[in-house]
Amino acid sequence: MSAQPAQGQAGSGTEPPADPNVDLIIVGAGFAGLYMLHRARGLGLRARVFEAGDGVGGTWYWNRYPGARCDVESLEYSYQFSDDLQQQWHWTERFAPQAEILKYANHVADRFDLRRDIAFETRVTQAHFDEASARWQVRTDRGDALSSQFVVMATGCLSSTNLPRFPGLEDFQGERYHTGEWPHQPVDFTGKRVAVIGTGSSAIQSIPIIARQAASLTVFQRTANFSIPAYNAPLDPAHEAAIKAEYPAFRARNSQMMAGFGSSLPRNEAPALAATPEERRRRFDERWNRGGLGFTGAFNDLMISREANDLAAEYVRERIRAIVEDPATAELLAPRQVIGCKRICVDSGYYETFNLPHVKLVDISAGGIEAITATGVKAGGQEHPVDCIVFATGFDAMTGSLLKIDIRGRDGLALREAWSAGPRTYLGLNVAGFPNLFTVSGPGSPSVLTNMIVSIEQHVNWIADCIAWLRAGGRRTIEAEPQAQDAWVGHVNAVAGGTLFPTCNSWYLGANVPGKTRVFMPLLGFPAYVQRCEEVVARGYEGFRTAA
Ligand code: N01
Repeated sequence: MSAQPAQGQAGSGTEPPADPNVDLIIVGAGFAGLYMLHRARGLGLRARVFEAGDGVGGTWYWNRYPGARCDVESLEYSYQFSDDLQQQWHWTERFAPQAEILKYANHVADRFDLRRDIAFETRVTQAHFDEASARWQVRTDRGDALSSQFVVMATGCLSSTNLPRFPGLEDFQGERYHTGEWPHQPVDFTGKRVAVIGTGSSAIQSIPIIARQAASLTVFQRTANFSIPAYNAPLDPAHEAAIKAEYPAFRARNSQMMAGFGSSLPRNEAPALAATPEERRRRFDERWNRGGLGFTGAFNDLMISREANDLAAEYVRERIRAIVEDPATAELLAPRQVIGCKRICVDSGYYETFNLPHVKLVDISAGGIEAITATGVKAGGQEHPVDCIVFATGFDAMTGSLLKIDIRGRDGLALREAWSAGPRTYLGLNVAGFPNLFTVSGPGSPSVLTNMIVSIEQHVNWIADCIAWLRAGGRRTIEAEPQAQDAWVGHVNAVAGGTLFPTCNSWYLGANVPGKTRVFMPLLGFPAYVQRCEEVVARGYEGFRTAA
């Protein structure tokens, strides 16, 4: 859409690689790609990174929409591989804004001298496994043709934007934006009539800020979402000092949490259904007043019992009704699905925004968006004239970026074909039939249900250690056994099936993209997953086959 070159943060390594034969090709220079390159260098590998953007940062490079900030606290949403780095970097807010996270990614790239091995503004278009040489033949949209022993797909889980094919989309004469491909210069909505389509995290963060500028704001909502206040604030220096005084221990405690973060307020291991109404209220108030993603940790049965979940959902609905003055709007904003089934949003003044006289909510749950016209958005038989449309319509999550690349493994098998009935991996790290190709935070791993940076570091460490082990043992290739993969896919589904997660139309299931196969893609539970990865290694890479 309207992305323009970054100012002052562009990379420098766009020239083609001198040597087309490398040990490792890394696709993507977000947090996964940067750390993978750092580890690869430590192993003495000749590694090359390809990145579509003109700078590092991945999701934080692309998602520059107003209000974009992380929903995991900044002292946790950061690398831990370098103690000097985590001690010296200073975050300014409880929840870091996008610009600061991007600055951090750039700092890491400079501090570890990573740019010289990154080719920016270059997309990998093709990766084919050549059986004879047991190497990957990789091509880019700039005409590069390389050969590599290993490929790591550090392509991100939420990097392929979803822009539904609304009828008339191309007819619109005004400005249009997608939150996931935001221009690099701030967009000024002052005096404009703005439409926002979608009410997920990106919309919920941007709507209060757009409303401050716009002459009018019309929000088109297909499904209401649960949002908990962020209570974002400048980072308390005493809190920062306390964490930094014991950073490794703090990280270790977080690694034992289901989602790899949040040890300062762990889940209450008691069921809501056994609690008195007063106790329930106290626990929900405690979480609401603290703000952030920990709300569903108020009790241990909220994601397994519909009855317990209803109690939490009703608590939030009551909060929404207390904030939103117009009862009809409040009812529309009160979500009906299981709370936590779609990722909970974290906001700064979202519900309050609907009390402003120039902000209107349009319910499109029945008929959807009928059309985009030259001058506006048509829904419910009515045209809403606007000057700008913001598509906050999310991503083709977890598989979108991988399947855009023509990836072919043994016997020319296309990944698209291998995944025609939904993604299948072993440990979310490798796909049977695709030797030496690794996915960082791939489907079948905890990824999006965790603190992403923690999951990324765990995956990158596992992959780097695996490559070191292969080389030390004179092994050329490693790939998942089909039976191990089948068992793993069964395990991921069984874990999800024991919870309420698959009960609504979430992007975890691929339900937001028309035609996408519905499979619950991430695995619940970070600590058990890490333990399993370590057991696999301890048993000589159990479930993988290797060849010399
Ligand atoms: O995308 P979404 P997002 N017609 O898929 C609607 C992370 N993130 O970019 O719910 C009309 O959540 C869709 O409606 P429905 C975070 O993990 C993190 O907001 O499918 N509407 C929905 O309302 C998050 O979960 C942060 O019925 C259509 C919206 O568009 C993930 O990214 C910030 C439509 C899409 O919501 C994705 O968030 C931002 C159609 N055809 C994002 N198609 C933080 O760290 C879709 N929609 C805080």
